[in-house]
Amino acid sequence: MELNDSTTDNLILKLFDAGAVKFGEFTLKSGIKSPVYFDLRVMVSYPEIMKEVSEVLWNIAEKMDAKFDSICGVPYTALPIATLMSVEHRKPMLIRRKEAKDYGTAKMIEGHFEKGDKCLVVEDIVTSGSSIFETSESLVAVGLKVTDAVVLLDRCQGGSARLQQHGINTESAFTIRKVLDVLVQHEKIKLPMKREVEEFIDGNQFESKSIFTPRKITPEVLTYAERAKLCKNPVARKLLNLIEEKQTNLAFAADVTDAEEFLKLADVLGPHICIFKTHIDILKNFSSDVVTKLKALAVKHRYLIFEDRKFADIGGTVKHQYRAGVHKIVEWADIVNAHPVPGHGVVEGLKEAASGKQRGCLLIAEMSSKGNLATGQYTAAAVKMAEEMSDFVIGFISQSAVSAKPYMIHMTPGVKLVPGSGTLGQQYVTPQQAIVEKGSDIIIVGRDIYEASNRVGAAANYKKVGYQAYCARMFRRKDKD
Ligand code: S5P
Repeated sequence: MELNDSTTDNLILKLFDAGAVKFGEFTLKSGIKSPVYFDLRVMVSYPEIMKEVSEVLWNIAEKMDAKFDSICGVPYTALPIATLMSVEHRKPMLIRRKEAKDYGTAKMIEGHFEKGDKCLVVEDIVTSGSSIFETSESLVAVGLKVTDAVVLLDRCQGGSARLQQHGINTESAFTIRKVLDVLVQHEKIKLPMKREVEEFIDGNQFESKSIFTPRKITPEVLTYAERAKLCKNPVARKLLNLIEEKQTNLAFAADVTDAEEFLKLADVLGPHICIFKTHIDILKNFSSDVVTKLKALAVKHRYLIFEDRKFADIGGTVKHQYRAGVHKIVEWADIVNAHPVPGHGVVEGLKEAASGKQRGCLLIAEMSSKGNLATGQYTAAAVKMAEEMSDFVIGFISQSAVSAKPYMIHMTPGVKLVPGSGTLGQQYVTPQQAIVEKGSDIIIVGRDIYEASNRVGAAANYKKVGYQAYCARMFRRKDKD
């Protein structure tokens, strides 16, 4: 939706003269080298330009016939623009925090609104669409509706189309192609430069089918230790801290049936793991002595014990299953897990049984096995349930980062160095796929370690590869320039 030509041309020239458009060789945040760079932040030094931009964007919103109750600028560049639009047209504004200091309690959205209100998102540039999407996600998370966004400049790299797929109609004042035309016409740049930028745009398109994951909002850029500070549950805190201290995000799945072998593994693998995951009911020679020894080894090597019991009954039953019977799981396992299928009661029952102890629970939001039913709405419902009970639920068994809350820990089973299928429907991804691509936090590895000829060597390698994947994720830049 371009404005009339002389207004647009003038504005482009003013922005160019203000140094908001630069040509040369620039490394974008994504690491990609670009022949052009827009720095619209300089606008704050030119009140007339700011005023004009805010008017232009307001007019676009009117032309779009976008009905909205409030305006929210994507932090930071668009904040003053949204402010001017708000003040000039008496439309309330909302502020989305960029960094919430304490995600447990802090509000991500400041300002008054009613659930169901529509909010217009304002942004300076759309490249991949991820910034507008992130802001929209935060607004939607508190009950607002976002269907429209206005931006000054569209870099023509596919961002608007991606946003459209997520139900956000994005209109811009002008495109990068228009900027090039105007600058050539006014002899600010030469034709070869225009061609170079056009080639860059054509060669750097964001795939329209790619899915934004909400996870990009925060945990990806927070360390395990930083996230530990945001946890209400002491087990989650302890786990995130020890991962960082021991530099391992490896959970070992101790799926062996002999107690002696089980304890030997708990000792020799200890230095390499953050979690020793058990299926205590598969031990053919279980005795309470086994768990006493296991607890001592967990203290010696500083890891947590996770009994992978997958509770899935009504609250009253799981309470007994957790604390009674032969295994008395609540006495020794720091972490247990549950299927959300029975509803909140399953978590409430477990929580009651754990009362007075430092314990945490994971919900099974996704599974690794072929044809499993934990997908789509079921996964979304698991996330909602977990977030509502986050004093006791510390995270998920999942194949990806299903929650954007940084205090939620994601553990992924079905991990091998070589991806593919295992026996009886098990499916495998690599540590890199789990941690970097899917945004998970902990890899769970079983047979690739206990079936290895050198089990300690295999665990040490998974420790290294898993932690390197986390480091790679930390240093990966977001794709907005
Ligand atoms: O979806 C799941 C959930 C779990 S907890 N898929 C899984 O494989 N698991 C568990 O992870 C499974 O019970 C086993 O203990 C471990 C995977 O073992 P591996 O030998 O295939 O690495």
